[in-house]
Amino acid sequence: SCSSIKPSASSSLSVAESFTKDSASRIESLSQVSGVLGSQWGDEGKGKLVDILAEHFDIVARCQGGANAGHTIYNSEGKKFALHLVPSGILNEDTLCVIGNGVVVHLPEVDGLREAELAKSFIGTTRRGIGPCYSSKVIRNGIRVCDLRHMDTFPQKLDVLLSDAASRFENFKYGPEMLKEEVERYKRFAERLEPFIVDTVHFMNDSIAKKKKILVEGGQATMLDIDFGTYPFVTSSSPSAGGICTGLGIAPRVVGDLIGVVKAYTSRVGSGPFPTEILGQGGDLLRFAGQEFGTTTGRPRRCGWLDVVALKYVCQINGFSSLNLTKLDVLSEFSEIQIGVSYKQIDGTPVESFPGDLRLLEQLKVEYEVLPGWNSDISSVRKYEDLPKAAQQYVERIEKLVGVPIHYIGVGPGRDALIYK
Ligand code: 2SA
Ligand code: GDP
Ligand code: MG
Repeated sequence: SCSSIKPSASSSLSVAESFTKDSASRIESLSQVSGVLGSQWGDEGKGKLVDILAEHFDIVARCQGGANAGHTIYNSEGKKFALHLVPSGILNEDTLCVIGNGVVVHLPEVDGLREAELAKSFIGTTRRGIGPCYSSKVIRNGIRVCDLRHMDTFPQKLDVLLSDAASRFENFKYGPEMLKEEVERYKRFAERLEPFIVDTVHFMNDSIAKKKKILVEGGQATMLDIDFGTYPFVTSSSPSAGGICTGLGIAPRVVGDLIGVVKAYTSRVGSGPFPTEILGQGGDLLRFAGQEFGTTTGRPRRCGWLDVVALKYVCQINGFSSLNLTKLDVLSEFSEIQIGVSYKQIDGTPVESFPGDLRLLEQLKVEYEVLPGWNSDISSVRKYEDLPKAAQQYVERIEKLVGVPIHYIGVGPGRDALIYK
């Protein structure tokens, strides 16, 4: 039963013995229900970690977002897969993939029309219909997957939704012919999807009772969270810890370890504040070295240094038990590496923590610490002690500043390019 599940206490640097565990026991000791969440503005490399961990879990579940997510993973033969709606556990034959109630699927058209309407203050969405679909959910005219089973009432529900869009957007062309065509299209979807439709809330809770191991895969990241992100330049879901419970119908006390995935620098795609952004050539260097282009849209990602003020805020919200530092190899190109360690207002007043007030955020000044680079290729290193001293110093400085242990370090996109610390 649920009551027999004991979430592991949220660890911190004081859990000294966890630093000495080898890779197998590190993964084996993850809680029955664990999560992998983005700790910046997305694209930290969550998909890769989920793919690696999947073989140790019975189920990999998505709880929020939709086809806006883009998770790039490589199988053991080095073949590349870009996943959007399907969880990154899919390459592992024995792992069952679940798309939970918190996930949305939507027709893209309305998203583009709304972005056009916002003109200069556009959000830079992925145009995968995420905002419009969550809006329908909240305004309560959304269509649920189970409605595909009731083709007698489905056309009327779709009509309400499409008429609403037509009344809202002049360029949304809609009439009886379109409804007929759409209904036919959805009938075909319904037939194909039928074998895969289950009530995921019961399925997840039954699986927990049967002691199945469950890994929850976050999409996007806390800085894009509808509540905690840089609103309104956010996505429309909760990519932070709370989204696991609302998006899968499982109780908070069954959720154990949460791994925060942190890129060794920062990227952001879309509009909105980005305090440590590097404009110009420095940013280009990171973008090309890290191949920072959207997995879903191909858009170039904005790049900058690691922002510890933002990261501490994200760790506080999620209570991460450990971190996966990714793309450390990308920083090999730099002779000096900077870390944003504190914020100040223009008049010099310190800003103690990450501000929720966007006006303040847009105007602040970041103070940096400068660390030496390691000037060597680390992509074939597999043991922490084999990393150059300057790379170890960078990793340990982040742990110290943030107060959460780094248990996994990515040194390349492939499955094997992971150091267990
Ligand atoms: P949306 O489409 O309504 O969720 O967009 C709102 C904001 O959320 C950002 N967002 C993302 N940021 C990073 N990565 C995402 N997935 C793709 C990827 C993005 C891509 O893996 O690269 O291919 O462009 C993702 N999804 C949403 C988005 O940029 C807006 O700032
Ligand atoms: P996600 O949305 O968090 O799953 O991340 P994406 O897949 O959108 O973007 C991360 C990109 O970095 C992908 O192309 C990965 O293959 C790649 N990647 C992941 N980890 C590493 C790493 O440690 N080093 C390098 N060089 N690339 C990585
Ligand atoms: Mg991505």
